Amino acid sequence: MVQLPAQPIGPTIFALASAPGRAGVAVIRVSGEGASRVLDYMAGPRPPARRASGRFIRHPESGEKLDHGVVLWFPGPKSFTGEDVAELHLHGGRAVVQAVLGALAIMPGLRMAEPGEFARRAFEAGKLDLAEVEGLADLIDAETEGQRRQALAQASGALSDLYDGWRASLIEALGLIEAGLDFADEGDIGAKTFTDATAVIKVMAQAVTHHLEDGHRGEILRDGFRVALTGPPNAGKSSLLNALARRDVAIVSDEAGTTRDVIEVRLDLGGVPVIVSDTAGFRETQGAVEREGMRRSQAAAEAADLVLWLTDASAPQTVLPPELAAVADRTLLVLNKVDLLSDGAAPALPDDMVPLSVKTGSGVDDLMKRLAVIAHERIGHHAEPALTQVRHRNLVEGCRAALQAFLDGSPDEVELRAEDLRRAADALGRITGRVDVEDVLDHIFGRFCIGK
Ligand SMILES: Nc1nc2c(ncn2[C@@H]2O[C@H](COP(=O)(O)OP(=O)(O)O)[C@@H](O)[C@H]2O)c(=O)[nH]1
Ligand SMILES: [Mg+2]
Repeated sequence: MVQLPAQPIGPTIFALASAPGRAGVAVIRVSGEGASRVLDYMAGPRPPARRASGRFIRHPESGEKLDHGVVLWFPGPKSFTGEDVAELHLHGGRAVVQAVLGALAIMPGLRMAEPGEFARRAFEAGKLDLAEVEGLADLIDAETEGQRRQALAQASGALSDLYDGWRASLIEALGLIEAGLDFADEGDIGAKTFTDATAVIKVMAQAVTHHLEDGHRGEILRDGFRVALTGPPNAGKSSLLNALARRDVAIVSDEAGTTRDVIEVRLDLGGVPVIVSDTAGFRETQGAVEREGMRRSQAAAEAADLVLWLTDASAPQTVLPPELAAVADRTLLVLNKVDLLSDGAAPALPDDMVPLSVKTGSGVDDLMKRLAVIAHERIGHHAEPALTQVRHRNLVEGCRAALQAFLDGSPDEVELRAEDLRRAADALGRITGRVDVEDVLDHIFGRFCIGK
């Protein structure tokens, strides 16, 4: 039996960093002062820094071999969390992982990590700012190419650089104004510095407005481009959803009013996540449940970035019901069941209507392409990083409002104008976490899984 060190050590956390379950390789991460002891007692001799080394992983007390794996040693501060970090790369069997986690738990001063605790330590050590942490969480959640690119850019500091740049200019302008205050007796100098600061703020206010008026492209890419399938009952909405999903997700029936709940499928259209929702058909009805279904359809259409109005070619209804009046400008008309039309019998229809037959499959690919084009147009391809979430949008709005207050306010009340600039800088600082953000931390880090 090995005698484990008795002296207390700083709080050290450990967790499985790879996905739980059977796998080729599993990675356990340890962060904190106790990481070196883990290597010394369980995988000694401690390997050179940042060099993968093969070792037996042993029980710290009995010395029993638990696995043979690869271990890594990242002495702080050059590590993900800024603390001493050890990584144990094991065979990814459940019993192996359990045995090693169990052994770590008996090491003094070690405990299982909470969700997001590694990332939180990285944030607290100044390794990542808050926008980068959020980018990292998005990168882990990314399901399409577009999402991956956007999240990687954010995790690498693209948004932070933008906001920090603005914040630095604000602080500079604030400095100018405050310097002007000191020369209050010499009126000319004060007025000159105020004019200089105003010029800077004007340009920045324009850039901030441009950033906000981006058509929500970053948020749509992060959360998915929403498409609502609407139309009269029996037009084939549920059939089309199944065709798009390439599996049976919705009940198809020739009994009108079958679909009541909103059913969603996620598609990857050229790197853009597209969420298509099937809804209840619009028609006159007495049924309370069906009316509720139609209310949900209307809500889904209003929340959608694009609405498809699907109608049956043998009895086309090309006039939208009043419930959809508000979304008419983002509605695409789709004519289904063209297989039922005999040659030459096509009714006169709007030019931009997309014809298809879910039954024969003709036109379905064209519709997919059309959706991809529309979604890509909305998101576009831009060099500048985009806002990706409401938290950022609200703070950037707050910054803009403060800049506007500065520009609208009286230049004679210099202290108040300085306060406007301070508020604008604070709003930006809260995005990256440079300014106190204690209130949002639990929420942001709680999004991670354990081990990140
Ligand atoms: N002939 C023909 N029938 C279709 C087509 N698409 C759907 N249907 C049929 O139309 C009926 C209603 O379909 P469903 O998807 O439940 O319509 P929903 O009420 O709009 O969801 C079902 O019997 C489907 O098999 C099509 O392209 N051609
Ligand atoms: Mg249906």
